[in-house]
Amino acid sequence: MNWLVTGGAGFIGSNFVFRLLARHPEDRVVVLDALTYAGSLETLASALQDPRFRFVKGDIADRDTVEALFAGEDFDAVVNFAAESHVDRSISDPGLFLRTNVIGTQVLMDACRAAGTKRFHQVSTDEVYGDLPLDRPDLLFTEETPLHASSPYSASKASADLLVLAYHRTYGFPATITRCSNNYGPWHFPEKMIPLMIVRALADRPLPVYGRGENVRDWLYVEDHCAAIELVARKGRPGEVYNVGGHNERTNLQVVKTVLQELGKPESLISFVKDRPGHDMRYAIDPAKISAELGWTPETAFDDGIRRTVRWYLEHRTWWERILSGEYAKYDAKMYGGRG
Ligand code: NAD
Ligand code: TDX
Repeated sequence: MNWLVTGGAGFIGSNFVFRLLARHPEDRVVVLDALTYAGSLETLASALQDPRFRFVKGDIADRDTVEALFAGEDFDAVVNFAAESHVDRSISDPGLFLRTNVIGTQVLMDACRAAGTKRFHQVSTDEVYGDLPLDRPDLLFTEETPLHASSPYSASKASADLLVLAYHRTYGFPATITRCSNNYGPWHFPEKMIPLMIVRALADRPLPVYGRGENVRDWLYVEDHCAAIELVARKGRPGEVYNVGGHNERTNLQVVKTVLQELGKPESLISFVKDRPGHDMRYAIDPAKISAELGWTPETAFDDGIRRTVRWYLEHRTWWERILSGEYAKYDAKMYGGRG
């Protein structure tokens, strides 16, 4: 198969590229990525050595760039990871999120329609469902849960999902969607909670926990998410949404304490700071549909996954130290300067 993976220089996209190249010697992978602050060619260094891999720098919302790429390639499947992905950044700059996450998705789908591409897969998120209350552990997000986005980020992802489903209904466009819970693992940009806490704890800096740390996230190891995406992109039914998650709910405080334990650092590093505006309380996924229909189940238990993740950050200091010393330093100072 000839795959186009957009956003393949970011966290989940790069893990997906490595999976395809390692498991399918007959497949070819093209990455289209704008290399925003969140994407890096350093992440793709091993893939760049592979003759079955091609990297193209470009913006998914730029119609000329996307059309030129499609004119020279014949893709069997397009998997769209490219997005602005950080909730906190969407609160200060929503416009960029609409451009990339909504218009970018439309531009890609138009190119696929014109080329007759057989499969478009949209990588979406459980955040489109809004949040669940803490006192109703029996409630989980199913594919039928109404969309109820809270942040400009999740509203942009929900908008893209609606557009994908509308293209399927209106044009018979062969698209699938996965909505996954929070991922963690290698190559995760250190603005997101788990890697942020790891790299700060290593430097004995305060760990900024929003509010009281009671918010619950449903964590899934990134490789399990990539396995689900590949399965749905190859075998999922067009027009269908599949929720992806591993029944692994933890409060933020529990996760931060686990990270500190793994690193042998004291809990006195924890610093409770001002809450995120509109902060979603709890996410929890019901993955019954993808399990029953496609046989997907997660393989990595949280304790094992977090241990592997912490080890990965210890062994890849150059990767994240370069990020911390670059453009990201300004964001970190602005975001956390007065908060911990
Ligand atoms: P990321 O921020 O690490 O990576 C995003 C990548 O997209 C980067 O390489 C960036 O350079 C690229 N990009 C951004 N704007 C672009 C544009 N206009 N054109 C081309 N490339 C562009 O994000 P991630 O965490 O890997 O998330 C990937 C996808 O998965 C996103 O769509 C996100 O909504 C979704 N998702 C993420 C999680 C999670 O926990 N991280 C969970 C569920 C779903
Ligand atoms: O400094 C922090 N302190 C803190 O307490 C940060 C960055 C986060 N948090 C909290 C907020 C959330 O409750 O930790 C939790 C996780 O935060 P993020 O890592 O920012 O993730 P979240 O907002 O849950 O969104 C993530 O999961 C769904 C991804 O970033 C999205 O791209 C994905 O769609």
